[in-house]
Amino acid sequence: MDMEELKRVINNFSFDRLKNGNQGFNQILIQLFGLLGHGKSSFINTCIYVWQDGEYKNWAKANEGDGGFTKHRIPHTITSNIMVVDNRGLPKLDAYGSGEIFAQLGNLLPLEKEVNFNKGFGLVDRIVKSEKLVKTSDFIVPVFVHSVKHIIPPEEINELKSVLHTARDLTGIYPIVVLTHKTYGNLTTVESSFRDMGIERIFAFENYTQEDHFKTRGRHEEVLKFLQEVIKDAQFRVEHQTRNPVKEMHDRTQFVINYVHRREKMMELESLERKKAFEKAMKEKEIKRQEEDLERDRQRRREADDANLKKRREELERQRSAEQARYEAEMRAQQEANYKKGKKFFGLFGKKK
Ligand SMILES: Nc1nc2c(ncn2[C@@H]2O[C@H](COP(=O)(O)OP(=O)(O)OP(=O)(O)O)[C@@H](O)[C@H]2O)c(=O)[nH]1
Ligand SMILES: [Mg+2]
Repeated sequence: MDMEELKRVINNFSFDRLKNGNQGFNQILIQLFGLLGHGKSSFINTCIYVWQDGEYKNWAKANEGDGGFTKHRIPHTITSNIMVVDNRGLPKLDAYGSGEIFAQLGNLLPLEKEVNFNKGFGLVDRIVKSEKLVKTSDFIVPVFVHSVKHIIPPEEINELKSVLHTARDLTGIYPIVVLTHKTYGNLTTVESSFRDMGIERIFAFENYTQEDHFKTRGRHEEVLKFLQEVIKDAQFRVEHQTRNPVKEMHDRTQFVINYVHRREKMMELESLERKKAFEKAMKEKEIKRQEEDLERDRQRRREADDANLKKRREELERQRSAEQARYEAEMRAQQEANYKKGKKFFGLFGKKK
């Protein structure tokens, strides 16, 4: 299909034209999600730039705003039946982040409003408060945006895989992965990580940006192919399944609320485990400290005994030396006396002579 044909197919897409009618859907909502700064807003700019084929503008405020991050769920029009939503990016993937992703993906939080992340049950409150503001007639297509600058480390694979699979359970569609910064150099490595996670539809882009928006056929064509893929998905899901958007929205709400409850329970359990482990460690530390005190006492006693023994030995040695000296003095006195006696005796003897 050439570019003109692709454009025609995309432009003509409408749920009303599907085999079994719209089944309650009136537009496709391409839901972009992913980590902070991976190029979600730039991808929206790229899509609009290609679709309008006019001047480049920073429609989605890529790298702008408060701290440079997108904080509102802003929908952008591609055609009258296709919107792209720029969701708030996550600083990292963890149990909290994943809950926030699911709420945005499930379209359970209102569009155009700021998304404030919460811990605890705050997310459930926000979902309940938003119930009257969200539309059930949007057909959600999840799209995970990831920059190939970031090679996914092994310790993050499981969490990411679980988020992608849960996104499938939530929306009924396996997320399409959009890789940005295509020419950075890690494309094959990052692409194969996603393939290993079971992702089949991967598109790679060098986004059009403020600095580089020189139109290239390759980029233009890839964007149109991406939009065509999204349409094919929506078409297939609505033509081959009986759908009930109101019930689906209700199921998604239940799904995310259950997720938050399970997560809080798990967090509570983990915190209890941590507390127990801490108490055990403290107890062990105390026992070790007592043993060390005892050992130090024993050592002190041993040293005192040794010192005593040494002192007694030295005392004994001193007594022995004194005894020896006394004995030697006596011997010397004796000898002297004997000597004097002898001299006297010999003297007498001499005189007799
Ligand atoms: N070279 C190049 N730069 C890109 C690409 N995609 C995004 N950028 C740049 O990366 C920076 C972040 O892009 P954003 O589109 O703001 O990212 P984001 O995912 O919307 O970020 P948050 O809204 O903070 O979550 C910007 O400076 C973009 O110009 C790309 O494919 N190639
Ligand atoms: Mg953004």
